[in-house]
Amino acid sequence: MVACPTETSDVRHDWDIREILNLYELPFAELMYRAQTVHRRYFDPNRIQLSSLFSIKTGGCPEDCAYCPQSGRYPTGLERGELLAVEVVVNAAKAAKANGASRFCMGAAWRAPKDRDIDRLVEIVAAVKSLGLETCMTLGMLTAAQAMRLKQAGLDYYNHNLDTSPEFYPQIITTRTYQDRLETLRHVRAAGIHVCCGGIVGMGESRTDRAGLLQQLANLPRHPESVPINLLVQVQGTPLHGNDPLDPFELVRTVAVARILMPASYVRLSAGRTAMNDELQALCFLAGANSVFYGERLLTTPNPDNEADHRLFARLGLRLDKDVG
Ligand code: SAM
Ligand code: DTB
Ligand code: SF4
Repeated sequence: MVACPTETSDVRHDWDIREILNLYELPFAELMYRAQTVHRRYFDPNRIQLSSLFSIKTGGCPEDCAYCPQSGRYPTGLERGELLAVEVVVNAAKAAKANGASRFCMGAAWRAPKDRDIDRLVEIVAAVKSLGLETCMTLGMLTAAQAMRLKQAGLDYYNHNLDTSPEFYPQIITTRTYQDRLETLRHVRAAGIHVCCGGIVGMGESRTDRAGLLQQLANLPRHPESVPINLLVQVQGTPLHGNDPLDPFELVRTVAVARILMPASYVRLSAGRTAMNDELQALCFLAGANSVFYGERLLTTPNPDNEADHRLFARLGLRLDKDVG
């Protein structure tokens, strides 16, 4: 794959699985040094970007994603909701902005939006954007035409994760294929929307699967602008509840390898931060994570409270990406 003319030689799209595993197998200090070196070439390491999440349509999803509390197939006790009214979403966006978020990410528990939902989604995007926030949506699979309509409404980012390696994927989701996901990513790119795409660690996958996920992301024709690395939030009632927890250093290594493979992308330390102490989060920032989901809720599960996050950022001397100077 030929790199874009504006990209430097750090930005590659031809990663071999062995090269990626070799990075994972480096001594910890060596891996961190390499990740930090790359991070500093592309970003100010003392800045962090904050995205807030909001569920605009909760629960009752027909898909069988084994990690997900919103699948209607598992007894998680979550009540099913309808797509929220524009004004309810706008009020949540205003609150997120007042708390310091720069991007508002709206999630829906759908396999895919219906065409009849798109009119309201278009209204929501336009209204949130007019508040001066970056807009992001994650709605499941999109057709090319749906992606174009959302772009025209002003959608800046679309989140659609590959979740894991192609090999491990069938153990996690059977109701849509890896190819379906790649096709949605193509539609999003073709519409000119920025791509937010990453995955989940701690689902019982092997290191080779983690490397395989990063290989898929890094070898896309263009790297996703944002790469969320989620640590599985274990929710009672889901098939993955009760899995052995991941070695925390393996999470840090995954962040570091993502940083090296996709040097110009934002790497987001995503779900799972309530299970991490400040020291582990700091290691992830040292490894090249430069974004988090911010706000007291992810979609349906808790996230650290705003005060705790601001205390952590202050202790680490991290400043917000949107504040100039
Ligand atoms: N329904 C849409 C879809 O799946 O594309 C959008 C929302 S879905 C909740 C977005 C992403 O959240 C999933 O792809 C998955 O990576 C992540 N996610 C869901 N439940 C999670 C959990 N329990 N722990 C970590 N990440 C999770
Ligand atoms: C992503 O990669 N992680 C976010 C967002 N994209 C949509 C979702 C995490 C969800 C965690 C479980 C929940 O709160 O329902
Ligand atoms: Fe549905 Fe998305 Fe959850 Fe899968 S991850 S069950 S598609 S809400």
